[in-house]
Amino acid sequence: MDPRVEQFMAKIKVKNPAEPEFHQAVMEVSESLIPFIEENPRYKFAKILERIAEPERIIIFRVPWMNDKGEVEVNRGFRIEMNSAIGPYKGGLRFHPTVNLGILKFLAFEQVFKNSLTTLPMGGGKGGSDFDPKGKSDNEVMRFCQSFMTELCKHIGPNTDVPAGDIGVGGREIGYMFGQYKRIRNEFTGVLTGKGIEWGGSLIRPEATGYGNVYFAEEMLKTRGESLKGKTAVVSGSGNVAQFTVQKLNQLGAKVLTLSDSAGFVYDPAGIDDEKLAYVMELKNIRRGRISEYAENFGVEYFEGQRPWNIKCDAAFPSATENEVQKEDALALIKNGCKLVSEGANMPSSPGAIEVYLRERILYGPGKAANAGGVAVSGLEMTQNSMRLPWSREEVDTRLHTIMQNIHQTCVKYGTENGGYVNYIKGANIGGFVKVADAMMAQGIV
Ligand code: NDP
Ligand code: 2IT
Repeated sequence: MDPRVEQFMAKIKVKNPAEPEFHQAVMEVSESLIPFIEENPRYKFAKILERIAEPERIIIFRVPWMNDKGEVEVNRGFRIEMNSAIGPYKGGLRFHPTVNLGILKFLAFEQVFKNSLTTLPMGGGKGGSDFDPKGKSDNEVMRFCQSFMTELCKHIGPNTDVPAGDIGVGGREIGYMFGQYKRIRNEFTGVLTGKGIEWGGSLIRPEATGYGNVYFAEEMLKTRGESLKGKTAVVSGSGNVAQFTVQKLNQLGAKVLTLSDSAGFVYDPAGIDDEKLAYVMELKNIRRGRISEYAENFGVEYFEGQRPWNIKCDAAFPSATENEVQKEDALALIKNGCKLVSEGANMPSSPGAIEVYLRERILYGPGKAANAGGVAVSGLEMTQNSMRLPWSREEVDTRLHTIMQNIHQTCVKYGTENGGYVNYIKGANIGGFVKVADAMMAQGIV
């Protein structure tokens, strides 16, 4: 390892103990940035990298609520306000039992670079709770969301910090939180994105992360004179991002072979077509059931406790969670002929997996570039809220498509190596960094 990276990371680890995901995210970025900063010493003198890795503010709070049995439950709420150099803090809320400070700090850190890549004026933030929505009634979810927002509403606002969804937070949760914010603050305002279409939401926001990821993959393939048409794809997860990844892949003529959840994956060699996808959407978004039911319903194989990376494919779209692709999974993908990995999830590939992709020179779109379409359309939702004027589906989709093409261009600009291979991870890290760093320099030592 570069000794300068090693030195920097030693300090990060001392200052942020027991936060392995945060260390992983900072390390991956500093491997690209430290050599770049050496060539641009003004950033070094201003300690931009040290400042960017230190959250501007962290809010941690108690979230008490009552379950349907009349028992009191206590969860922990967080909001990491990471960086506001180029706009209000912006980023999702995650409700999942694994949520802790380190995971949210990694997500907030990634968000700073991602939001900068979109070209829209958004800083970086992330939040959430260790609340587990699985198995909870709508009323329990509502009471939890109301309690969570009763504290969070003191710290956010349309020009301060604008949360949205992430794992475990979709339209239902955003609705309950928006209602509580409005009630306490007596303001109808664009304080959350991912809102319902009748009350300030943007068309295409639900689709945006998945669609954006597929647009990004198509751009990567174009650099090799190829397209998604006729290609086979494996997708992990079966939530918001996975569902709309499948929809766009189908529209572009690819065949999707798998979907998963935390219990296992289904393999459908005939392809998950639009009709089967409609079943998945009803299963996951309304009945809130398990993906194993897909296998029973359509008579295909279900692999309990496994991830789909051993299935032969041309392209892989990890869309569930962090570190879901390990080195041996990456090796299996490559062995089976996979030529593209485009990340719908945040940091789904372990450092060992990334090493394999880069060594094998495959097309590798890292999450902060490939999944930026979600937050980009959140930014467009903020614009529409400010104008008090909604755009059509076509208008938003066209803007999303253009933003993904521009992000791809930025990665090519900063990531093309001698010999022509595009290292998208380097491109995304440097491309996302420059605007934030220049804004921080201009604003003084704050
Ligand atoms: P959802 O809650 O809608 O879906 C999450 C999916 O991933 C579910 O199928 C879930 O299975 C699975 N999953 C979650 N945690 C784990 C785990 N620890 N192990 C295995 N499977 C898991 O979330 P999203 O689709 O919104 O988010 C998916 C990923 O995309 C996350 O990494 C998120 O940060 C990222 N992302 C989301 C954006 C958005 O706009 N929503 C934007 C950019 C990135 P189960 O139901 O069994 O838990
Ligand atoms: O990781 C992400 O980019 C998101 N969960 C979406 C954030 C947002 O503000 O729309």
